[in-house]
Amino acid sequence: MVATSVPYFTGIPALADYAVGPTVRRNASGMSAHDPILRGYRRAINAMRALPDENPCSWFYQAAIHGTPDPRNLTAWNTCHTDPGFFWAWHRMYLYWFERIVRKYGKMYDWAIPYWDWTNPSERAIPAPFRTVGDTLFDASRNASMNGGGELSTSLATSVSNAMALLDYFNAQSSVNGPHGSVHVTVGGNMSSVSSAARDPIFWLHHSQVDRLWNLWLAQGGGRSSPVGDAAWRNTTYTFFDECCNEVTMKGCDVLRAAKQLSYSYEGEPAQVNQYCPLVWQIDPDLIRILVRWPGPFLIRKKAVRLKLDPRKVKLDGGRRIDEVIRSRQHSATLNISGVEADVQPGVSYAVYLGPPGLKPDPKSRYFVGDFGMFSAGIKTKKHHYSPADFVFPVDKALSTVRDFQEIEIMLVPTNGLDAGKGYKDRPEPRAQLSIREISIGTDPAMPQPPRDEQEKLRRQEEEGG
Ligand SMILES: [Cu+2]
Repeated sequence: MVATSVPYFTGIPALADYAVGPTVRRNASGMSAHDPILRGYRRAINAMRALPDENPCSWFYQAAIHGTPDPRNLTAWNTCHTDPGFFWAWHRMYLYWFERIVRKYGKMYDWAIPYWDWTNPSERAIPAPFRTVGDTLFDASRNASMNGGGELSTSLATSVSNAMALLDYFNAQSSVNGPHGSVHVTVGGNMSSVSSAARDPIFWLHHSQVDRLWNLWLAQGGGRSSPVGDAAWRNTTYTFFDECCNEVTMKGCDVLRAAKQLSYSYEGEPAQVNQYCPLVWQIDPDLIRILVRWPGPFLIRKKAVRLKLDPRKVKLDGGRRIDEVIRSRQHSATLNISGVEADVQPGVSYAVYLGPPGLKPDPKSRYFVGDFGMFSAGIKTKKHHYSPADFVFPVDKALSTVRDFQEIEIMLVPTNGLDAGKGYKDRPEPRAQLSIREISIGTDPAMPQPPRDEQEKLRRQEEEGG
Protein backbone atom coordinates (compact mmCIF):
# COMPACT_ATOMS: atom_id res chain seq x y z
CA MET A 1 0.00 0.00 0.00
CA VAL A 2 1.29 3.41 -0.85
CA ALA A 3 -1.21 5.84 0.53
CA THR A 4 -2.76 5.51 3.95
CA SER A 5 -5.51 8.12 4.09
CA VAL A 6 -8.65 7.36 2.14
CA PRO A 7 -10.85 10.45 2.07
CA TYR A 8 -14.09 9.94 0.22
CA PHE A 9 -14.43 12.21 -2.77
CA THR A 10 -16.27 15.26 -1.54
CA GLY A 11 -16.56 17.36 -4.65
CA ILE A 12 -14.67 20.31 -5.95
CA PRO A 13 -14.33 22.59 -2.91
CA ALA A 14 -12.41 20.09 -0.79
CA LEU A 15 -9.23 20.41 -2.79
CA ALA A 16 -9.79 23.83 -4.23
CA ASP A 17 -6.27 24.70 -5.35
CA TYR A 18 -6.08 22.24 -8.18
CA ALA A 19 -9.76 22.01 -8.85
CA VAL A 20 -10.47 25.60 -9.72
CA GLY A 21 -13.04 25.94 -12.38
CA PRO A 22 -14.44 26.15 -14.77
CA THR A 23 -11.76 24.88 -17.10
CA VAL A 24 -12.13 24.21 -20.79
CA ARG A 25 -10.73 21.16 -22.50
CA ARG A 26 -9.63 22.56 -25.83
CA ASN A 27 -9.29 21.00 -29.24
CA ALA A 28 -5.61 20.09 -29.70
CA SER A 29 -5.74 20.78 -33.41
CA GLY A 30 -5.72 24.52 -32.86
CA MET A 31 -2.66 24.44 -30.61
CA SER A 32 0.82 25.47 -31.63
CA ALA A 33 3.76 23.57 -30.18
CA HIS A 34 4.21 26.49 -27.77
CA ASP A 35 0.63 26.65 -26.57
CA PRO A 36 0.59 27.13 -22.76
CA ILE A 37 -1.46 23.94 -22.44
CA LEU A 38 1.18 21.86 -24.21
CA ARG A 39 3.98 23.58 -22.30
CA GLY A 40 2.22 22.81 -19.04
CA TYR A 41 1.71 19.24 -20.18
CA ARG A 42 5.43 18.81 -20.97
CA ARG A 43 6.45 20.29 -17.61
CA ALA A 44 4.12 17.90 -15.81
CA ILE A 45 5.21 14.85 -17.82
CA ASN A 46 8.87 15.56 -17.12
CA ALA A 47 8.22 16.14 -13.41
CA MET A 48 6.02 13.04 -13.14
CA ARG A 49 8.57 10.91 -14.99
CA ALA A 50 11.20 11.99 -12.45
CA LEU A 51 9.15 10.58 -9.56
CA PRO A 52 9.78 7.00 -8.42
CA ASP A 53 7.44 4.39 -9.94
CA GLU A 54 5.83 3.69 -6.56
CA ASN A 55 4.71 7.30 -6.18
CA PRO A 56 1.03 7.43 -7.22
CA CYS A 57 1.59 10.79 -8.91
CA SER A 58 4.36 9.42 -11.13
CA TRP A 59 3.88 9.02 -14.85
CA PHE A 60 4.55 5.32 -14.47
CA TYR A 61 2.01 4.83 -11.68
CA GLN A 62 -0.71 6.81 -13.42
CA ALA A 63 -0.30 4.67 -16.53
CA ALA A 64 -0.25 1.52 -14.36
CA ILE A 65 -3.71 2.38 -13.05
CA HIS A 66 -4.88 1.78 -16.61
CA GLY A 67 -2.73 -1.30 -16.94
CA THR A 68 0.77 -2.65 -16.42
CA PRO A 69 2.61 -5.94 -16.75
CA ASP A 70 4.53 -5.04 -13.54
CA PRO A 71 3.94 -7.85 -11.03
CA ARG A 72 3.98 -5.60 -7.93
CA ASN A 73 0.31 -4.79 -8.54
CA LEU A 74 0.11 -1.76 -6.25
CA THR A 75 -3.14 -0.04 -5.21
CA ALA A 76 -5.47 0.67 -8.13
CA TRP A 77 -3.17 -0.79 -10.77
CA ASN A 78 -4.88 -2.57 -13.67
CA THR A 79 -8.31 -1.22 -12.86
CA CYS A 80 -9.23 -0.05 -16.34
CA HIS A 81 -12.32 -1.61 -17.85
CA THR A 82 -12.93 -4.04 -15.02
CA ASP A 83 -16.50 -3.94 -16.26
CA PRO A 84 -17.28 -2.82 -19.82
CA GLY A 85 -20.38 -1.03 -18.51
CA PHE A 86 -18.06 1.53 -16.88
CA PHE A 87 -16.10 2.39 -20.02
CA TRP A 88 -17.25 6.01 -20.14
CA ALA A 89 -17.53 6.60 -16.39
CA TRP A 90 -14.27 4.97 -15.34
CA HIS A 91 -12.25 6.91 -17.92
CA ARG A 92 -13.96 10.15 -16.88
CA MET A 93 -12.81 9.58 -13.31
CA TYR A 94 -9.35 8.56 -14.44
CA LEU A 95 -8.91 11.67 -16.58
CA TYR A 96 -10.28 13.94 -13.88
CA TRP A 97 -7.72 12.91 -11.26
CA PHE A 98 -4.90 12.77 -13.78
CA GLU A 99 -5.76 16.29 -14.85
CA ARG A 100 -5.44 17.56 -11.28
CA ILE A 101 -2.05 15.88 -10.92
CA VAL A 102 -0.90 17.50 -14.17
CA ARG A 103 -2.09 20.88 -12.89
CA LYS A 104 0.11 20.55 -9.87
CA TYR A 105 3.22 19.19 -11.56
CA GLY A 106 2.79 21.41 -14.61
CA LYS A 107 2.36 24.41 -12.31
CA MET A 108 -0.73 25.51 -14.16
CA TYR A 109 -3.90 25.67 -12.11
CA ASP A 110 -6.28 25.89 -15.03
CA TRP A 111 -4.67 23.18 -17.12
CA ALA A 112 -7.20 20.93 -18.87
CA ILE A 113 -6.63 17.88 -21.06
CA PRO A 114 -6.97 18.83 -24.72
CA TYR A 115 -8.91 16.51 -27.00
CA TRP A 116 -7.94 14.94 -30.30
CA ASP A 117 -11.03 14.90 -32.48
CA TRP A 118 -10.10 12.15 -34.91
CA THR A 119 -13.66 12.21 -36.32
CA ASN A 120 -12.94 15.60 -37.87
CA PRO A 121 -11.70 15.12 -41.47
CA SER A 122 -8.92 17.65 -40.93
CA GLU A 123 -7.72 16.18 -37.62
CA ARG A 124 -7.14 12.54 -38.45
CA ALA A 125 -3.36 12.73 -38.05
CA ILE A 126 -1.80 12.78 -34.58
CA PRO A 127 -1.46 16.49 -33.63
CA ALA A 128 1.94 17.69 -34.89
CA PRO A 129 3.66 18.46 -31.54
CA PHE A 130 3.02 14.86 -30.49
CA ARG A 131 4.91 13.49 -33.46
CA THR A 132 7.97 15.74 -33.35
CA VAL A 133 11.01 13.61 -32.55
CA GLY A 134 12.62 14.75 -29.31
CA ASP A 135 9.47 16.41 -27.99
CA THR A 136 8.32 15.19 -24.56
CA LEU A 137 4.96 14.51 -26.21
CA PHE A 138 6.49 12.16 -28.78
CA ASP A 139 6.33 8.39 -28.39
CA ALA A 140 8.70 6.47 -30.65
CA SER A 141 6.85 3.18 -30.15
CA ARG A 142 3.89 4.24 -32.33
CA ASN A 143 3.37 2.94 -35.83
CA ALA A 144 5.84 4.77 -38.03
CA SER A 145 3.11 5.78 -40.46
CA MET A 146 1.15 7.51 -37.69
CA ASN A 147 4.24 9.29 -36.39
CA GLY A 148 4.92 10.27 -39.99
CA GLY A 149 1.60 12.10 -40.25
CA GLY A 150 -0.55 9.23 -41.56
CA GLU A 151 -4.28 9.81 -41.24
CA LEU A 152 -6.84 7.59 -39.54
CA SER A 153 -9.56 6.24 -41.76
CA THR A 154 -12.58 8.46 -42.36
CA SER A 155 -14.71 5.42 -41.57
CA LEU A 156 -14.10 6.11 -37.88
CA ALA A 157 -16.21 9.25 -38.17
CA THR A 158 -19.02 7.16 -39.67
CA SER A 159 -18.67 4.65 -36.84
CA VAL A 160 -19.00 7.43 -34.29
CA SER A 161 -21.95 9.11 -35.95
CA ASN A 162 -23.66 5.71 -36.09
CA ALA A 163 -22.97 5.25 -32.38
CA MET A 164 -24.38 8.69 -31.62
CA ALA A 165 -27.71 7.63 -33.14
CA LEU A 166 -28.26 4.93 -30.53
CA LEU A 167 -30.58 5.72 -27.63
CA ASP A 168 -29.54 3.25 -24.96
CA TYR A 169 -26.51 4.32 -22.91
CA PHE A 170 -24.84 0.91 -22.87
CA ASN A 171 -25.45 0.40 -26.59
CA ALA A 172 -24.00 3.81 -27.43
CA GLN A 173 -21.05 3.21 -25.14
CA SER A 174 -20.18 -0.15 -26.73
CA SER A 175 -20.63 1.37 -30.12
CA VAL A 176 -18.13 4.16 -29.33
CA ASN A 177 -15.80 1.60 -27.79
CA GLY A 178 -15.33 -0.02 -31.23
CA PRO A 179 -13.76 2.92 -33.10
CA HIS A 180 -12.01 3.96 -29.86
CA GLY A 181 -10.23 0.58 -29.98
CA SER A 182 -9.39 1.09 -33.66
CA VAL A 183 -7.59 4.32 -32.78
CA HIS A 184 -5.57 2.51 -30.11
CA VAL A 185 -4.56 -0.25 -32.52
CA THR A 186 -3.81 2.08 -35.41
CA VAL A 187 -1.68 4.48 -33.35
CA GLY A 188 0.13 1.34 -32.29
CA GLY A 189 3.10 0.79 -29.98
CA ASN A 190 2.28 1.56 -26.37
CA MET A 191 -1.20 2.67 -27.37
CA SER A 192 -2.13 -0.72 -28.77
CA SER A 193 -1.98 -2.54 -25.45
CA VAL A 194 -4.01 -1.89 -22.33
CA SER A 195 -0.93 -2.47 -20.19
CA SER A 196 1.05 0.37 -21.76
CA ALA A 197 -1.44 2.69 -23.50
CA ALA A 198 -1.48 5.46 -20.91
CA ARG A 199 2.29 5.88 -21.09
CA ASP A 200 1.82 7.59 -24.45
CA PRO A 201 0.97 11.29 -23.95
CA ILE A 202 -1.56 11.06 -26.81
CA PHE A 203 -3.58 8.52 -24.80
CA TRP A 204 -5.05 11.27 -22.63
CA LEU A 205 -6.11 13.35 -25.61
CA HIS A 206 -7.71 10.32 -27.20
CA HIS A 207 -9.72 9.65 -24.07
CA SER A 208 -10.60 13.32 -23.68
CA GLN A 209 -12.26 12.93 -27.09
CA VAL A 210 -14.04 9.73 -25.99
CA ASP A 211 -15.29 11.53 -22.87
CA ARG A 212 -16.46 14.47 -24.97
CA LEU A 213 -18.51 12.03 -27.04
CA TRP A 214 -20.46 11.09 -23.91
CA ASN A 215 -21.51 14.74 -23.51
CA LEU A 216 -22.29 15.11 -27.20
CA TRP A 217 -24.33 11.93 -27.18
CA LEU A 218 -26.43 13.10 -24.21
CA ALA A 219 -26.90 16.59 -25.64
CA GLN A 220 -28.84 15.14 -28.56
CA GLY A 221 -31.78 14.38 -26.22
CA GLY A 222 -34.42 12.06 -27.66
CA GLY A 223 -34.54 10.01 -24.47
CA ARG A 224 -30.80 9.54 -24.13
CA SER A 225 -29.87 9.22 -20.49
CA SER A 226 -26.88 8.27 -18.37
CA PRO A 227 -27.72 5.05 -16.50
CA VAL A 228 -28.81 6.72 -13.28
CA GLY A 229 -31.40 4.02 -12.73
CA ASP A 230 -28.79 1.26 -12.72
CA ALA A 231 -27.86 0.59 -9.10
CA ALA A 232 -24.58 -1.16 -9.93
CA TRP A 233 -23.50 1.70 -12.15
CA ARG A 234 -24.42 4.23 -9.48
CA ASN A 235 -22.67 2.56 -6.57
CA THR A 236 -19.54 0.81 -7.77
CA THR A 237 -16.53 2.74 -6.49
CA TYR A 238 -13.13 3.03 -8.09
CA THR A 239 -9.86 4.17 -6.55
CA PHE A 240 -7.62 6.95 -7.84
CA PHE A 241 -5.14 9.45 -6.40
CA ASP A 242 -5.42 13.17 -5.99
CA GLU A 243 -2.67 15.72 -6.63
CA CYS A 244 -1.32 15.16 -3.11
CA CYS A 245 -0.95 11.52 -4.16
CA ASN A 246 -3.55 10.41 -1.61
CA GLU A 247 -6.07 7.73 -2.34
CA VAL A 248 -9.58 8.85 -3.30
CA THR A 249 -12.62 6.92 -4.43
CA MET A 250 -15.30 7.84 -6.89
CA LYS A 251 -18.48 6.37 -8.33
CA GLY A 252 -20.78 6.91 -11.29
CA CYS A 253 -22.94 9.44 -9.43
CA ASP A 254 -19.89 11.67 -8.98
CA VAL A 255 -19.26 12.08 -12.69
CA LEU A 256 -22.67 12.75 -14.22
CA ARG A 257 -22.32 16.50 -14.65
CA ALA A 258 -18.90 17.40 -15.98
CA ALA A 259 -19.12 21.15 -15.47
CA LYS A 260 -21.02 21.13 -12.19
CA GLN A 261 -19.28 18.30 -10.42
CA LEU A 262 -15.88 18.29 -12.09
CA SER A 263 -15.58 21.88 -13.32
CA TYR A 264 -14.80 21.29 -16.94
CA SER A 265 -16.46 21.65 -20.28
CA TYR A 266 -15.32 21.06 -23.85
CA GLU A 267 -14.51 23.81 -26.24
CA GLY A 268 -17.55 24.51 -28.42
CA GLU A 269 -19.81 21.83 -26.94
CA PRO A 270 -23.57 22.36 -26.60
CA ALA A 271 -25.08 22.95 -23.14
CA GLN A 272 -24.28 19.99 -20.92
CA VAL A 273 -27.13 17.78 -19.78
CA ASN A 274 -27.36 17.67 -16.00
CA GLN A 275 -28.72 14.49 -14.53
CA TYR A 276 -28.86 13.54 -10.87
CA CYS A 277 -28.65 10.15 -9.23
CA PRO A 278 -32.08 9.34 -7.85
CA LEU A 279 -32.16 8.04 -4.30
CA VAL A 280 -34.00 4.77 -4.88
CA TRP A 281 -35.36 4.59 -8.43
CA GLN A 282 -34.29 1.57 -10.48
CA ILE A 283 -34.71 0.43 -14.04
CA ASP A 284 -35.06 -3.07 -15.35
CA PRO A 285 -31.52 -4.32 -16.02
CA ASP A 286 -32.76 -6.42 -18.95
CA LEU A 287 -33.86 -3.42 -20.88
CA ILE A 288 -31.99 -4.26 -24.04
CA ARG A 289 -33.97 -6.91 -25.82
CA ILE A 290 -32.36 -9.40 -28.11
CA LEU A 291 -34.59 -10.26 -31.04
CA VAL A 292 -32.66 -13.09 -32.60
CA ARG A 293 -29.47 -14.94 -31.79
CA TRP A 294 -27.10 -16.94 -33.93
CA PRO A 295 -24.92 -18.91 -31.54
CA GLY A 296 -21.29 -19.33 -32.59
CA PRO A 297 -18.51 -19.79 -32.26
CA PHE A 298 -17.70 -17.97 -35.47
CA LEU A 299 -13.99 -18.12 -36.16
CA ILE A 300 -12.54 -15.23 -38.13
CA ARG A 301 -9.19 -16.21 -39.57
CA LYS A 302 -9.11 -14.85 -43.04
CA LYS A 303 -8.49 -11.49 -44.55
CA ALA A 304 -12.24 -10.96 -44.99
CA VAL A 305 -15.07 -13.13 -43.82
CA ARG A 306 -18.69 -13.37 -44.91
CA LEU A 307 -21.25 -14.95 -42.62
CA LYS A 308 -24.67 -15.80 -43.99
CA LEU A 309 -27.47 -15.83 -41.47
CA ASP A 310 -31.05 -16.81 -42.16
CA PRO A 311 -33.34 -14.67 -40.05
CA ARG A 312 -36.51 -16.30 -41.36
CA LYS A 313 -35.72 -19.46 -39.52
CA VAL A 314 -35.99 -17.71 -36.23
CA LYS A 315 -39.44 -17.12 -34.80
CA LEU A 316 -39.69 -14.46 -32.18
CA ASP A 317 -42.00 -14.25 -29.20
CA GLY A 318 -45.55 -14.09 -30.48
CA GLY A 319 -44.60 -15.96 -33.65
CA ARG A 320 -43.43 -12.87 -35.51
CA ARG A 321 -40.42 -12.99 -37.75
CA ILE A 322 -37.38 -10.79 -37.45
CA ASP A 323 -38.04 -9.14 -40.80
CA GLU A 324 -41.57 -8.23 -39.72
CA VAL A 325 -40.30 -6.68 -36.55
CA ILE A 326 -37.65 -4.67 -38.32
CA ARG A 327 -40.13 -3.56 -40.95
CA SER A 328 -42.61 -2.52 -38.30
CA ARG A 329 -40.29 0.39 -37.51
CA GLN A 330 -41.28 0.34 -33.90
CA HIS A 331 -37.74 -0.39 -32.99
CA SER A 332 -34.30 0.61 -33.96
CA ALA A 333 -32.30 -2.49 -34.67
CA THR A 334 -28.75 -3.21 -33.54
CA LEU A 335 -26.24 -5.80 -34.61
CA ASN A 336 -24.48 -7.21 -31.57
CA ILE A 337 -21.19 -9.01 -31.98
CA SER A 338 -20.70 -10.59 -28.58
CA GLY A 339 -18.03 -12.50 -26.74
CA VAL A 340 -15.19 -11.59 -29.10
CA GLU A 341 -11.78 -12.99 -28.18
CA ALA A 342 -8.28 -13.26 -29.61
CA ASP A 343 -5.15 -14.89 -28.20
CA VAL A 344 -3.04 -11.85 -28.97
CA GLN A 345 -3.65 -8.36 -30.33
CA PRO A 346 -4.61 -8.96 -34.00
CA GLY A 347 -2.90 -5.68 -34.94
CA VAL A 348 -5.72 -4.68 -37.28
CA SER A 349 -9.14 -3.05 -36.99
CA TYR A 350 -12.26 -4.65 -38.41
CA ALA A 351 -14.80 -2.90 -40.61
CA VAL A 352 -18.26 -4.41 -40.21
CA TYR A 353 -20.83 -4.63 -42.99
CA LEU A 354 -24.37 -5.97 -42.90
CA GLY A 355 -26.84 -6.31 -45.75
CA PRO A 356 -27.93 -8.55 -48.61
CA PRO A 357 -25.48 -11.18 -49.87
CA GLY A 358 -22.72 -9.92 -52.15
CA LEU A 359 -21.58 -7.01 -49.99
CA LYS A 360 -18.68 -4.90 -51.18
CA PRO A 361 -16.25 -3.47 -48.64
CA ASP A 362 -16.93 0.22 -49.15
CA PRO A 363 -17.06 2.27 -45.94
CA LYS A 364 -19.14 4.87 -47.78
CA SER A 365 -21.92 2.39 -48.54
CA ARG A 366 -25.07 2.16 -46.45
CA TYR A 367 -24.08 -1.36 -45.46
CA PHE A 368 -21.03 -0.22 -43.53
CA VAL A 369 -22.16 -0.23 -39.89
CA GLY A 370 -18.95 0.55 -38.00
CA ASP A 371 -15.39 -0.30 -37.03
CA PHE A 372 -13.97 -2.01 -34.04
CA GLY A 373 -10.47 -2.61 -32.74
CA MET A 374 -9.61 -5.21 -30.13
CA PHE A 375 -8.12 -3.21 -27.33
CA SER A 376 -8.90 -3.87 -23.70
CA ALA A 377 -11.44 -6.64 -23.46
CA GLY A 378 -11.07 -9.84 -25.40
CA ILE A 379 -7.29 -10.13 -25.64
CA LYS A 380 -6.55 -13.30 -23.74
CA THR A 381 -3.03 -12.32 -22.78
CA LYS A 382 -4.39 -9.58 -20.58
CA LYS A 383 -3.70 -10.69 -17.04
CA HIS A 384 -6.26 -8.87 -14.95
CA HIS A 385 -10.03 -8.85 -15.00
CA TYR A 386 -10.31 -10.68 -18.27
CA SER A 387 -13.58 -10.50 -20.15
CA PRO A 388 -14.47 -11.01 -23.82
CA ALA A 389 -15.43 -7.94 -25.87
CA ASP A 390 -18.91 -6.96 -27.07
CA PHE A 391 -19.59 -4.56 -29.90
CA VAL A 392 -22.87 -2.94 -30.91
CA PHE A 393 -23.72 -1.37 -34.26
CA PRO A 394 -26.95 0.35 -35.31
CA VAL A 395 -28.29 -1.31 -38.47
CA ASP A 396 -31.55 0.43 -39.40
CA LYS A 397 -29.98 2.09 -42.40
CA ALA A 398 -28.21 -1.07 -43.50
CA LEU A 399 -31.42 -3.08 -43.34
CA SER A 400 -33.72 -0.48 -44.84
CA THR A 401 -33.28 -1.68 -48.41
CA VAL A 402 -33.10 -5.40 -47.70
CA ARG A 403 -36.11 -6.80 -49.56
CA ASP A 404 -35.59 -10.48 -49.05
CA PHE A 405 -34.66 -11.55 -45.60
CA GLN A 406 -33.77 -15.02 -46.70
CA GLU A 407 -30.20 -14.28 -45.94
CA ILE A 408 -28.44 -11.47 -44.23
CA GLU A 409 -24.75 -11.26 -44.85
CA ILE A 410 -22.32 -9.97 -42.28
CA MET A 411 -18.86 -9.18 -43.52
CA LEU A 412 -15.82 -8.46 -41.35
CA VAL A 413 -12.93 -6.86 -43.17
CA PRO A 414 -9.55 -6.34 -41.48
CA THR A 415 -8.15 -2.87 -42.10
CA ASN A 416 -5.02 -1.15 -40.92
CA GLY A 417 -7.11 1.80 -39.74
CA LEU A 418 -5.42 4.34 -41.97
CA ASP A 419 -6.92 6.25 -44.80
CA ALA A 420 -5.87 5.49 -48.34
CA GLY A 421 -2.56 7.29 -48.82
CA LYS A 422 0.43 7.36 -46.52
CA GLY A 423 1.00 4.04 -44.79
CA TYR A 424 -2.24 2.49 -46.08
CA LYS A 425 -2.35 -1.23 -46.66
CA ASP A 426 -5.14 -2.96 -48.49
CA ARG A 427 -6.43 -5.95 -46.52
CA PRO A 428 -3.69 -6.43 -43.96
CA GLU A 429 -3.17 -9.88 -42.50
CA PRO A 430 -4.44 -10.17 -38.90
CA ARG A 431 -1.90 -11.59 -36.46
CA ALA A 432 -4.55 -13.55 -34.58
CA GLN A 433 -7.82 -15.31 -35.13
CA LEU A 434 -11.00 -13.81 -33.67
CA SER A 435 -13.55 -16.00 -32.03
CA ILE A 436 -17.11 -14.66 -31.77
CA ARG A 437 -19.40 -16.36 -29.27
CA GLU A 438 -22.67 -15.05 -30.64
CA ILE A 439 -24.12 -12.73 -33.23
CA SER A 440 -27.51 -11.23 -32.54
CA ILE A 441 -29.89 -8.56 -33.62
CA GLY A 442 -31.45 -6.54 -30.85
CA THR A 443 -33.38 -3.38 -30.26
CA ASP A 444 -32.26 -0.04 -28.93
CA PRO A 445 -34.96 1.37 -26.66
CA ALA A 446 -34.38 4.65 -24.84
CA MET A 447 -33.96 4.14 -21.11
CA PRO A 448 -36.83 5.27 -18.92
CA GLN A 449 -36.20 8.75 -17.56
CA PRO A 450 -35.65 9.26 -13.83
CA PRO A 451 -38.56 10.83 -11.90
CA ARG A 452 -38.78 14.45 -12.95
CA ASP A 453 -39.87 15.93 -9.63
CA GLU A 454 -36.99 14.38 -7.81
CA GLN A 455 -34.52 15.51 -10.48
CA GLU A 456 -35.80 19.05 -10.11
CA LYS A 457 -35.50 18.87 -6.34
CA LEU A 458 -31.95 17.54 -6.55
CA ARG A 459 -31.02 20.26 -8.99
CA ARG A 460 -32.34 22.96 -6.62
CA GLN A 461 -30.49 21.43 -3.73
CA GLU A 462 -27.23 21.41 -5.65
CA GLU A 463 -27.68 25.01 -6.70
CA GLU A 464 -28.55 26.19 -3.22
CA GLY A 465 -25.69 24.23 -1.76
CA GLY A 466 -23.39 26.32 -3.94
CU1 LIG B 1 -8.78 3.72 -24.47
